[in-house]
Amino acid sequence: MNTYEVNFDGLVGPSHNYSGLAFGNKASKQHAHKVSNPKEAAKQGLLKMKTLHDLGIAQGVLAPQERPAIEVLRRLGFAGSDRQIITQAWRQAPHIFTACCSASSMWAANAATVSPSADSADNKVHFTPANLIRNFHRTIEADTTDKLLRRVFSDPNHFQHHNALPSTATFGDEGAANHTRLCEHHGGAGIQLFIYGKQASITQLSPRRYPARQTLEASQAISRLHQLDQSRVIFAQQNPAVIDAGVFHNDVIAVGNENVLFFHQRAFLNKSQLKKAISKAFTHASFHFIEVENRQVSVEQAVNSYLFNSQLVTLPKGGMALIAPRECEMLPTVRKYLQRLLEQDNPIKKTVMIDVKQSMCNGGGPACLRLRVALTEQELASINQAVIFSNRLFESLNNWIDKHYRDRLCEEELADPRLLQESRVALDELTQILALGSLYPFQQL
Ligand code: SUG
Repeated sequence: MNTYEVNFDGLVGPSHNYSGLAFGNKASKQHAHKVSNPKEAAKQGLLKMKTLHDLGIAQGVLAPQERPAIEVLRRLGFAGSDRQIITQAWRQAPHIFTACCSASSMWAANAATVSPSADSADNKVHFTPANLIRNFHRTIEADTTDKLLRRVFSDPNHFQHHNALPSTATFGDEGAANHTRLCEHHGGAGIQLFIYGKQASITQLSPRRYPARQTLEASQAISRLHQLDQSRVIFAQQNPAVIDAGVFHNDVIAVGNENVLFFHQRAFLNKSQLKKAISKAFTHASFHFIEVENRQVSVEQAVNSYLFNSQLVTLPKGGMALIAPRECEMLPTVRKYLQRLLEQDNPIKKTVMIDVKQSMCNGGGPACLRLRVALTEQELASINQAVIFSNRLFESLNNWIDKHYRDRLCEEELADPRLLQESRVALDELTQILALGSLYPFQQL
């Protein structure tokens, strides 16, 4: 039976903005309070999906969340009509208010950790939504993400959904951005690589400047919940120094696919141990470590270009493509490195440059925007088919964006009650396009 690795991309929501909310994420700080263009952001994301679809790679769509998150503001004591809540929150607690407006659910790599059925003892695909406890604007995503995933992957014969881990620092979990699956081919059993930022129970080896968002304790809990064979699971720590250099998720410094791990020399705390563990697990097949040395591309250049936040995908006719942010082409060192990479003997046969600038300005490259789910043909057939990308869906989402999205949004405009109204009309229509039923709190009123 065929197995597909499907990339589910988060659609950028109508409130996409730059509020400087993510400490340790340099792009977010650098672009704080700039004017955003939600329409362009959503179209760039949609075009990325189409590019992958045109390459013959299975693609799905995840709906954005309702923002401003009125329900959350109510929980925080703002009361009255929706309009009154928005005005009060913006006046009294602008930082809380802007956090409740973030379109951050677009970064689907942080939505959940997913293990395919080939790796789990019960032969089901397992999902654990990320609690994202490090940032208030992100932790409020978890409930709706959980609901959305259960709606899309609804067949209990194939899919097992877990609750997000307890919302406490011990179990800080940022989802698939810190998780990579290595395998001979997507249908076979794989090795799951969990990369954590720190062990919550010890203080040594933690970054000093910026927070480590993923804990070992969280990664271990997920590996148990997903019923993984512990002899095929590897835990490895991120190098604290790179977190302090702006690598807030491991997918900013490493990406893996099948028998390839493409990573920066300084990505991991104990690189040789990790390489040994992977080589040991891959005794029957060849494995390619594509290690980028610091003298080739520095950590700073990696963070600026988001080279490692590329999607590494297997092409239907064989070989792999690196779907890289356009910024890689603009930085001469990185451009040259990529030219050389293609001349070497490894599975990467082509690079495709993608413009996701609107998302990049908040620290989200091509790989951040997608959640990988390996599905057998049967599992794929059992999911909500309306979320599967097609040229027809591209057309209707493109029209939907044109109809509902603004092409300019500054911070004060987040408090415009018309934005909430416009977003609700847009999301209501979207739940029909994607056959999601009543998903959002406003639809339950
Ligand atoms: O959590 N940025 C996101 C970017 C997430 C990128 N995802 C991966 N690397 N997988 C974050 O730091 C910025 C929002 C703002 O500042 O308005 C933000 O949340």
